[in-house]
Amino acid sequence: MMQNNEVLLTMNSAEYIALEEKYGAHNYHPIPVVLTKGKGVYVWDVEGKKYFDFLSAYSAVNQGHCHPKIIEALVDQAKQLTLTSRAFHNDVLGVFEKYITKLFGYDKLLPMNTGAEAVETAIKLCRKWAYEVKGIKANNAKIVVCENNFHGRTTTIVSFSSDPESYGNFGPQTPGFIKIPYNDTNALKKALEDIDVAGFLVEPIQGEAGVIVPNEGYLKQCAILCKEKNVLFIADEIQTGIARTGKMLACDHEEVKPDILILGKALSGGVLPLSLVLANNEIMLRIKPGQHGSTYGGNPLACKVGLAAMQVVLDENLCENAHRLGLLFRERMQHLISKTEHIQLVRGKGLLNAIVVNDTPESTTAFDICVVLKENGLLAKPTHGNIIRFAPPLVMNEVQLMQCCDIIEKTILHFSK
Ligand code: IF1
Repeated sequence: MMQNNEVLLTMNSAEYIALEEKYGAHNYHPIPVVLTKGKGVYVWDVEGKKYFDFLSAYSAVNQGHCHPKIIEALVDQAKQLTLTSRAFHNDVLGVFEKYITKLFGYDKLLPMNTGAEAVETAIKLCRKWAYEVKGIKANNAKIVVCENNFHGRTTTIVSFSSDPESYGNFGPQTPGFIKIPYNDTNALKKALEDIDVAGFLVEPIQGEAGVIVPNEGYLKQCAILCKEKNVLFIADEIQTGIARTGKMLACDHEEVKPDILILGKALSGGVLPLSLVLANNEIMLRIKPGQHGSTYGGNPLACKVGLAAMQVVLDENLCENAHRLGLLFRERMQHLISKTEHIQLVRGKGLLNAIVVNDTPESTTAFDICVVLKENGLLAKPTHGNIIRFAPPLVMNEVQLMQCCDIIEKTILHFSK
């Protein structure tokens, strides 16, 4: 038996990075920092340097790192019962289901683990409904999606990606999806003329595409068009949900209630994988025993963590905080834009924001800036060569945000290619 002696020794960042390089698949290109500890809005590297986290694990850590109430729930439940599988009932799942369905106003939920699994679940629900309720001919159902979407990494989901990095050489592609431009209600209207369309799957703000905020009224108009054609409006709020944009859901900004709502990431405050799909009975009850599921889906540990994580969002008024700090952040960035040639624009909602650097999407400028930001004590990640996403934990306070804006300002003003 091999011993994990290495984990007992302390290594430096370069050595940890070398281990990943040698023994791990090369499916990421991380900022060269090795983290060992997190608390609230801060993370620390193995050399003891402290950083502001401006990614929040892609918006999974909205409640801040290692939130004491969430960790307490985790530890308590971990000592009690972690997994039963759905072959048996457990005494947390039903409590969690009641709490979440009441909170979001749906009849039922279906729990999964990762975001991609929840998107797959929504696709299956939509198709089942299409054949059994809407009456679409067998195997003909289509789902409309948007260009430059990001919904996950499964073979079906990458089939309808427009990013060659996502789908390239992973074919054959799963049929049954129609791609239309984002933020284009006319394109949706036209696509909905096809009587085989069963659903419209959309991100209320496109994250990976570079925090693309659609025109005001877009979501509302899409929901109306879908309703007219008896097509399910399916919102992927995995990244935009749970207070990130200044409301519990990004759809709440336009008072839109999706027919199918997909949540993940911050649902567990970054503690373990927990995702789910919400819908009313007419849709949810189409799936019968044996037709869908997951070994870990609905496990009591994740449900207990989810309950605590959502309670923190409510107790600490994270929606209001994200809204207020978001306004301040964009104001500061707007001011920065007036002082530098490097930044074209800032956009976003709540604390989901991005700046566009004055360079081509093929450049490495955004990555290079992120490396300097790291040196200056702030961790952010580019999305495309010229866009930097800024999404700190929502438990940040105003003083901390101003410190962060100072770091960003200093970095950009001193940055030279
Ligand atoms: C990676 C982006 C963020 C998502 C939406 C579903 C999923 C995601 C709207 C799948 C996941 C993550 C995954 C992460 C990169 C990241 C991301 F840059 F790609 F766009 F957050 F901004 N729907 N997004 O954003 O959820 O299965 O990963 O739990 O490394 O692939 P998952």
